Formats: sequence, C-alpha cells, structure tokens
Amino acid sequence: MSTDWWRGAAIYQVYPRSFGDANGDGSGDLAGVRTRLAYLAGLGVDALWFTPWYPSPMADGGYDVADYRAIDPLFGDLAEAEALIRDAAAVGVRTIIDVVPNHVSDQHVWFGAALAAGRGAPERERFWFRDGRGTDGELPPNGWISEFGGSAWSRVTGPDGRPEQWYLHLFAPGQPDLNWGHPEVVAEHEEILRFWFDRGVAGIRIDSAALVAKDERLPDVPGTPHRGEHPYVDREDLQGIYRSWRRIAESYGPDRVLIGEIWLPDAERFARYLRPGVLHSAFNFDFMAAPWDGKALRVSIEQTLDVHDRVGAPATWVLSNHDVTRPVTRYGREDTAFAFDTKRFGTPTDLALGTRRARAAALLAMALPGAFYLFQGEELGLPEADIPIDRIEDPMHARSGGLDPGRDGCRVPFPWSGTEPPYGFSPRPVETWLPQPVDWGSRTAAAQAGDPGSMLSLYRTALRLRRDRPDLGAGDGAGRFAWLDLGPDVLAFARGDRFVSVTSFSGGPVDLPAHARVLLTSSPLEDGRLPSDATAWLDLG
Ligand code: TEU
Repeated sequence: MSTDWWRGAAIYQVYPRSFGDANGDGSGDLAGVRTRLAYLAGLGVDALWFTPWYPSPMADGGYDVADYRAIDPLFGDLAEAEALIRDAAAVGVRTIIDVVPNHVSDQHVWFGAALAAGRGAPERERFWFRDGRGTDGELPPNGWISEFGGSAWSRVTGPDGRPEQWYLHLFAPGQPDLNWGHPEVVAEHEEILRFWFDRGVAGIRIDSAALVAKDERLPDVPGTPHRGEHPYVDREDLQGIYRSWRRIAESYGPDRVLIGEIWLPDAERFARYLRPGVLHSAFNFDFMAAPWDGKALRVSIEQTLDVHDRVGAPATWVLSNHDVTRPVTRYGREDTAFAFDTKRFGTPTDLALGTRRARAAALLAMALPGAFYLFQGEELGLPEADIPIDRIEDPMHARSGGLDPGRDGCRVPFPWSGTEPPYGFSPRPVETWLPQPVDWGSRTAAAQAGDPGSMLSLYRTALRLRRDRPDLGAGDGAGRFAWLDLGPDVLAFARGDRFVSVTSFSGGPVDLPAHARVLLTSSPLEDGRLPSDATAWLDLG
C-alpha cells in the first residue's frame, strides 16, 4: 500500500474497554480485539485507532496515563499489544495509538516524586505547582476552569500532613498537567513516540493537542471565546513541539502519521498545525458538530476543503467519537448540532428520523475528499445509551454538578450477537463494566450482518466502494471535487468525471441526474427520486 495511505484512509476507533472481552471479566481486552480482527478487516477499514490502553486508574477512561510504555492489566500486556499490532497488519489493517502529552495520571511516577519532594523541589517543575492566593494560600493560584467543570487547580497535602501547594489540571484532578517548558517532559515524549514506532504502530493520535503548552505566567483568561493565542490554548510553542515530533515520525518513514486532536473555533488557526513539517492530519470537529442542515454543512465543507488545500493536508471527516453523542440520537433531536455544554438528561429524540439522517450523513462524509473516521458502534447505528446514575463513570457528570449525563452513553460494550446482555461481548453471562440496554438484540453485529437494509450493510458497502473506486477517498487526480447545483436544500457534488453524491435535506423528493446509475442509497428512492434526509451515490459513466 502507498506511503500516503492516510490521506484517504477509513480509520476505525476502538475503545478497548468496550470492544470485546476475551477473559470474561466484563471489560474489553486486547485478546478480545484480536479475535475480532476478521470483522474489522471485513468492514473494510484501513487502520484502527485505539483510545489509551496504558496502565491507568481510569479517572478519565484511561486518559489518565500512569505508564506510557505498558498496557493496563485489564487489557493485557505489552506482548499482547505487539501481537495485536502484528495480527492486524497481517490482515491489512494498521494500528494507531493514542498519546496523551498534556497530562499524566496522579499515579504516574513523576507525580508521586513531585508530591514526595515537597515545595520548591525540582521534581515539581515537571508540573504546574504554585502557592495559593489568599491569606493562607487557601485560594487557587488563578481562576482557570477545568474542561470538566470546577477549578482547574487542586491543593495537595504536604509531607507534614498540612495543606500545601496547588497543581494545575485542565481536566480531572487525577490528571495533573505537564510543564512543556521542562526539557525532561519534551525528551520523555520523544522517547515514548520512538518506543511505539519501534513496535510497528503506523500513527499517533495526539490527545488535547492544542492545550499542551501554557503561558508560564499563568494569567487569568477572559471569559469570552478566544481566537488566536490564549494562556493555554493554541500557543505558538506547540508548532515547534510538533515539528520535532514530525521529524521523529519521518525518521521511521513517510507512512507514519501524527493526527492531532485539535478543537479550535478558527479554521485558519487549526490549519496552521497541518502546514508542511508539522502534523499530518487532525480531526475535523467543525463538520462533526454541525447541525443536520444543508447550508451549515456546505459552509463547513467549503471552509474545510479550502483551509486544507492551502496547506496541502487531507481533510478528515468525523461523525462521532468516544466524547460525543451518538449520531442517530443527535440527528433525531430538535437541536441536531453537537456541543458539550448543552448535554442534558432526557433530551427527546426521534430515533427513526435520527437513524435515517445518520445513514445519509455517513454516505455524505464517506464521499468527501480525505480520510474518514468512524467510532466503534457507529456502523451498527447504536443510539446513545441511558446509563443509570449510580453506574456513571465519566468525571464530566460529577464535575457538572450532576447536570451533564457525561460521555458514557456512547462507550457501552459492543453488542456482537444474541438477544440479551452481554450480547456476545463477554464469553459468559457477566455484568459488563457499563450496562448494555436490554433492547439491543436487533442491533447486534450478527443481527445486522445478514440484513441488506441494516446500518452495518450500508457501512460495509460504502467502505468497499470507497476503497475500490480511485475517485473516492483522497482521490488524488481522479477524484477532483466540484459542487453541483441540484436545487435548494440539496448538497450535491462530483468526484471526478463519473461519481456524484447527492444529499437531500428537508426539501422533499429531489430529481437525480438523468442516465445516472445508482450505486448506493441511504434510503430507498421514491419513484426514482431521492426523498428527504437521504443520500444517493451515482455513477454517470
Ligand atoms: O478530549 C479533549 C477535549 O478537549 C474534549 O474532547 C473534552 O472532552 C471536552 O473539551 C470537555 O469539555 C480528549 C479525549 O478525547 C477525552 O476523552 C479526554 O477526556 C480528554 O482529552 C482528556 O485527556
């Protein structure tokens, strides 16, 4: 396969704790992924991205990493990970791992050493330890708010048992932020990249990539949305950090890639991370969060293609991940956009409508130029699950004062087969780490595999067409992108001379170009016309 495989790849996100449980403890593991590689290869994906699999107290679903060179015993061990990377490669699937540079777990050896060493010790300089404000240091050093709500500072107890300094955590208290001004922090991460590239991984997904560098003066931040540099977002130092990571990736070959998790409101700023010599690729959250609306999606697509073209990077198209509401649930709501701060319990949804739109969105996203990411279960059209309050694990729930249901609803163990929990996820009846809904019997992979009208069949067919056709995916040369005008409330575009994708929003049946051969539709045509909330793929040849 070519060295720039990533420009048009289909990349499948595996959430290891919820994909397949081989040892029967109710949590997924790497052996459980290995036994299901045939499913993934058959789905037609080019690579797997694993959310963190390292030893972790799971204060934030494994994004609190205690040791970047090992595997959590819940999931297996390093030999198992190496075997998984090899087995996946043997069926033509590459492996991408998640690296978390912004913070470590409070159980990481560095943080333990920092606590033990006490105030003023060099061990504390790898983190952001500061004295508190107030008469007795009882107030946090500044007013920064954690991404999960509440103060971004927690106070530690000194070796003498008394309240002492504070440390910064942009996420949960179990995730102390690293000081990237410290040379050991920089060097350590370069070694971590090499450690995993040496083990054959094809790429690194960089967690919270725009937050890693801080203004060392730690100034308070304005309460208004920001553009450009900010005390801890999108700082210029990041460009140099990722340039050196790029040199490391390239020393292993042009097929090794760096993929940034970059949430920025400004597309021009976002694209700076994708300039030659910086990152290869980054997740396109603007498209992911857009409402189900032809005009809004068109604006997002145009802007995406424009800023990526200018830096020579491929666009990425994402409909979901482990942090956001499942598409079939979101697209069936009155407000179809995604935002973290509007998530509430009990928001009504029309799942039939949401599913219809999610099918249309999948074909739209898979037809666009660039790479496509899918999150496990998206191909089954799984809805967001309701998790009983006492089983919620995600810290976003508690830190929102109980208002936000958190992100567990999309992280539920995967339903493979059968009519009741654990739906083949575990080899025996066992309580899974998050409970599975009792009505998922018709949504299992096995139930959908033989049904040509299922979401799974749609994804399989679409991924196969996307892979087989030279005008889809990156479509360099053969797949030139051009908008077509098929009326208001319709998004239509060509890829090259033959392929056309048409998405109809609420405007009712749309006439398709004459003499076109229908390759695939997300919903059946009605009298040869494309109904609302549907996408058709056509061949004009
Ligand atoms: O997420 C980073 C991130 O900024 C958001 O996805 C985050 O959930 C949101 O902004 C909260 O307001 C990454 C991971 O994808 C997420 O699962 C982790 O919780 C987070 O980093 C911390 O490592």
